[in-house]
Amino acid sequence: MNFDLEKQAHSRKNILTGEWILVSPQRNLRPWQGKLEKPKLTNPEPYEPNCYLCPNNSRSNGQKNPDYKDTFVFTNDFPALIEVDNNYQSKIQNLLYSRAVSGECRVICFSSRHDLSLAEMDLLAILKVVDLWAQQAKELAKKYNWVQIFENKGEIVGCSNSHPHGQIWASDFLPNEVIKEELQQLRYFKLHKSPMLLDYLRLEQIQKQRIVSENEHWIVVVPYWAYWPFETLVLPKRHVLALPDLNKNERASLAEILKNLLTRYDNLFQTSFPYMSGWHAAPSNGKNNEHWQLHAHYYPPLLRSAKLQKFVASYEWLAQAQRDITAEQAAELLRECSIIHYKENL
Ligand code: H2U
Ligand code: ZN
Repeated sequence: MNFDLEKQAHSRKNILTGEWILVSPQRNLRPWQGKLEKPKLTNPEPYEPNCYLCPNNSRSNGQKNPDYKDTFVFTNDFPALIEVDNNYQSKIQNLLYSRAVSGECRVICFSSRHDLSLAEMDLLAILKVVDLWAQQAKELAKKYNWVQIFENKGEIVGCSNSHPHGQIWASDFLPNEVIKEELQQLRYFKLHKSPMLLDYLRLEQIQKQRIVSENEHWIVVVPYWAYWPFETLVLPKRHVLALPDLNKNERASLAEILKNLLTRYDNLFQTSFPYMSGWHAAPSNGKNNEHWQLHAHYYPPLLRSAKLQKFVASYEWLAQAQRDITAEQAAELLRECSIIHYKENL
């Protein structure tokens, strides 16, 4: 019997990780319960004397930031990874495995303005962030197998400072999530002689139900296997391995699609939308990585309002990831959001 994906419990496979997710739309047959809290009217200043990321301010180690105008990158003063040259010394004692790791951590300020987020920055300013991501990826790829560019936005995902910023952690090892994507994409490429995410993109263009936004060079979808309620995947329409490979037009249109997506996010619950996000590109391990396709993941924790967040529940840690609203429903809600930022009408 054919089951109805909009009404019945089912599982979907994340083709990037190979893992299954339980989808329970029957828990959600009640109409959309989204609730708009009154937008929080905080009025942050463009310059904050106590912020360690604002221009000319001192960081905790006493170093002074330059009088930067657009973006600024510096080595994280509390790095999680440190550069060492004893690569891959491993130690196995019975069941206890460990190995030495080497890496570098950097912080990227997206803007000198303390009061803006990427969604509120203009396209030229966002383009400067895109260019910096590409430049940093290129530089660190010469030295490390993996360059993880990411952003934690909002207090509920542990971001310590509202000054718009992201981070880069580069490492000599491929992290777990990357190994899963590597294996899945490689397996598909060997079988079909085509990059998996490009074939997936074509499918989304035909089905259309999960597209949030698209422009000449980019597409944003709520992936079929999304876990977070409003998770999205940002994909270039052409086969691209890494950020430095993007041409000028593709970078400008990336800035445009990011502003579009992040404005929709902010408008959904009229709040500065929190998320975890980052880029996945082909590893810089010197291998033939034609099976890879560059993409960005956005993982926002909010569920139904600016205050209601999804918690990772016991069943999920013990058994399997689970969601209620379907990816198609989430995509529709994001599609309905305006691309004019709500703060412009306050
Ligand atoms: P998050 O808020 O996204 O965690 O990033 C802040 C980073 O900035 C964090 O990794 C670093 C922290 O280590 N940092 C500095 O490098 N110097 C400072 O003076 C404060 C924070
Ligand atoms: Zn600041």
